[in-house]
Amino acid sequence: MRFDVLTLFPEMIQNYCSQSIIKRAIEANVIEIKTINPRDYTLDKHKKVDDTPYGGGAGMVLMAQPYVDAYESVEKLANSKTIMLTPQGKPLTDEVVNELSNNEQLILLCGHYEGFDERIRDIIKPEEISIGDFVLTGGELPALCVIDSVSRKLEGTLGKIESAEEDSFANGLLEYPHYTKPREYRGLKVPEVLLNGNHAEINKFRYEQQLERTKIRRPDLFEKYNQENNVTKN
Ligand code: 21W
Repeated sequence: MRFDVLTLFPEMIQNYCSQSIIKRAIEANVIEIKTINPRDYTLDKHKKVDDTPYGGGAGMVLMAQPYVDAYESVEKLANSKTIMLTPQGKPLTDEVVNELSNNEQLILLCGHYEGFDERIRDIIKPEEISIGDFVLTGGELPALCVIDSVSRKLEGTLGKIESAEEDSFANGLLEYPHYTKPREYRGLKVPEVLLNGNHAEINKFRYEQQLERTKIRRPDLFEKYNQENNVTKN
């Protein structure tokens, strides 16, 4: 999959993607990440990318021309989707991530501090995605959330051990608690059941822990899980 990211701060994207699992996915040719800076498409000598809003008000607005020209410079592959990261977008969920992972190219449009001139939307007609109901300073972290969450769904990004199907959200429940050595730390013992090698019992313990945690921490997910698995409510 190819990611083309339009951003005024390409280093934010490049830096994150030069580490750990995403770095490995790039080296393995599972993904390719390109950044395009709208500032390189400005036509004036000051390389101006934003201006004050018509009608007045606080903040600056990203100008249409540098963004649209930068967008049109991107080579469009077959099976490509364009996404604008905005607080008004559709919330990013595991389901949305799965759908996005079926594309061959995602073109990601980031703003920073400010809003987009509405004509960028009128011309490009992107889908809009948000990562939640809180306010950030820009679309770069949300774009990285899309890159990261989509990349780990692709064949060849994760090893067998870190397989994506086993994750929390893949089955709709939160994770069970994990323990590693030592068997006792500051008086806190690893649950006995994990030490006896009885895998039927271990699986039962872990599943019960998942149910309990989800019920307490995320009643919304618990409700959905019970509905989808036809469990009668108690
Ligand atoms: C924050 C952009 C506030 C716009 C006129 C001029 C992308 C985000 C973002 C940001 C405003 C996402 C304005 C969750 C987020 C993002 C930056 C409001 C200000 N109006 N998901 N300037 N939260 N945030 N407009 O913040 O770009 S996805």
